[in-house]
Amino acid sequence: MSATTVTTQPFAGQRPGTSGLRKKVTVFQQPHYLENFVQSLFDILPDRVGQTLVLGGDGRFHNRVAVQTILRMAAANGFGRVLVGQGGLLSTPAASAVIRKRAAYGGIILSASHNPGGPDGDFGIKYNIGNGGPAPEKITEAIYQRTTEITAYQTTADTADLDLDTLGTTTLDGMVVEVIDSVALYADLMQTLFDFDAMRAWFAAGNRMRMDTMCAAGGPYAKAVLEGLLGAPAGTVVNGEPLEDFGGHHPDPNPAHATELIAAMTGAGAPDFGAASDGDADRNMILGRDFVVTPSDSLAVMAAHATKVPGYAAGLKGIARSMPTSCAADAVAKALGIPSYETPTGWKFFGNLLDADRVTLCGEESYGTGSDHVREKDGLWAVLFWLNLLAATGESVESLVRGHWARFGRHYYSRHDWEGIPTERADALMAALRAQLPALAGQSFGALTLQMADDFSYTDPVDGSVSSRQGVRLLFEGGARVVFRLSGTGTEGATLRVYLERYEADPAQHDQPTQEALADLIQLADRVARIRELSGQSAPAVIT
Ligand code: G16
Repeated sequence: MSATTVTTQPFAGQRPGTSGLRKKVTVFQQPHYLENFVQSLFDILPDRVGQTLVLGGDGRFHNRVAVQTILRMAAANGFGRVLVGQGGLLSTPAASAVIRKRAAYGGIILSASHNPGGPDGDFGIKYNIGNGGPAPEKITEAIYQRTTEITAYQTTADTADLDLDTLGTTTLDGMVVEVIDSVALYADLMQTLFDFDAMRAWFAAGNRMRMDTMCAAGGPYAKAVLEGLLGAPAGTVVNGEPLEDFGGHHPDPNPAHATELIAAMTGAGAPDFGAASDGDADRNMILGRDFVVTPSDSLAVMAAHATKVPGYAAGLKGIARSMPTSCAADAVAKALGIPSYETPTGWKFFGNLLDADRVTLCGEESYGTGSDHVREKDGLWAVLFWLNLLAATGESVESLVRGHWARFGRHYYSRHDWEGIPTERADALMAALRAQLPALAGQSFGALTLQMADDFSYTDPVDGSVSSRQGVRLLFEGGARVVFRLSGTGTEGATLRVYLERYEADPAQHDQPTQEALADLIQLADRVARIRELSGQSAPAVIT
């Protein structure tokens, strides 16, 4: 062993956000910046010696450098083995699957998810615990506290890079480094959940699909499963080569950033099924021909039809959604007679419910859907779920969703993102909103009567932990809602997210353009929160 101690000083601002620590690449490139965070993590894991860690990332710029740094630090900190994805690549759901299958102690995932990459883009790091899921707040907070007092970190004296591209096992200062196939274990897991024969037959019958993996981590997984195991024609997966800068794209599958896919899914010659995944392949977007499915509806449709998919044929235990996600899934849970849970934004809040077997499916409005097969949201899994439904029912994406609305009613839904607001202005806007809450309840705004106004607080039903100030909610009679919160994943200024929802039971009213159906709520949100005035912006940058 030739560990060496390097003295360092704390960096301000290393508190993880909604999903790990995300900063500009240039911030992470500062000497000791990554090392401080990693050592702080290791310091709060006192029983780490001899343990197995999983390591990989979404392949963005700085991924390989960071993997080498972390390998040396893991060796110097006494880990017994690190399982690293080939080339340093592991999608977030695949990392979760590997942690679980190989019974690892935990894992480090290098990703800034849907944020842009490249030398001027973003980088990120997060820690997942032994259940395969994101570390809960008590751990991320402990890491942060440690970053504020750190004085030294451990690394190896030898700074030579390891070969990450050849599968197999080597040692580094007594620690075993196992370079694993990034895709194989995940692809095996998918085959235990879905009807691969039915999906193969769907492609063989001439149905066509376009899967856009946005030059990010999802490419190799989608190619192996769709074009490999399922026999989809070559070219079904587009933008399938992971690139360090995602080809200059913003790998965020939503109507603002997946414009190429939406254009390809428009018109008579379009494929039958369209989908996209994000930077680290945990998000998904679902489309039919001339038809875009909202993530909230996607979760609800999946839940309603789950028993048609082999892995869920026994039925669902419960459904969880993040608070700003529409209530469409609650209606399904009610019809199925199973519990539904409303958690704060952040996949980490689903972990306890999944571990306690209280829920089977989870979803978020931010294009995240997943199940108890891993402890992360899973982009390709969601796409295969839909594909399995198309194959099992013979229906189209649009007819499945319209049938759902006819049965359960339609939850019109949209999110407006006001990006790049100076942090002080955004904080002042939220403070002003919170200050108004006591006076708002019971007020009427045109046809809308406010039933309740609060700042969402969540008590975890499993461990009793409380997470407060999770978003301001305006709840109206009839089920309409407006929710305001600040994003916890951005790296520049603040992003105000305004979530808008209105329930419509009458099928004759299910064809309105979404922004028109929500127009009175959009106006009300601006009036109550004085968004234009206090943000200094004239319009939202992204509308989903
Ligand atoms: C992360 C979290 C999600 C959350 C999303 C947006 O996703 O895992 O639970 O919904 O961020 O969070 P915010 O509204 O705070 O920006 P990802 O895909 O970025 O890891």
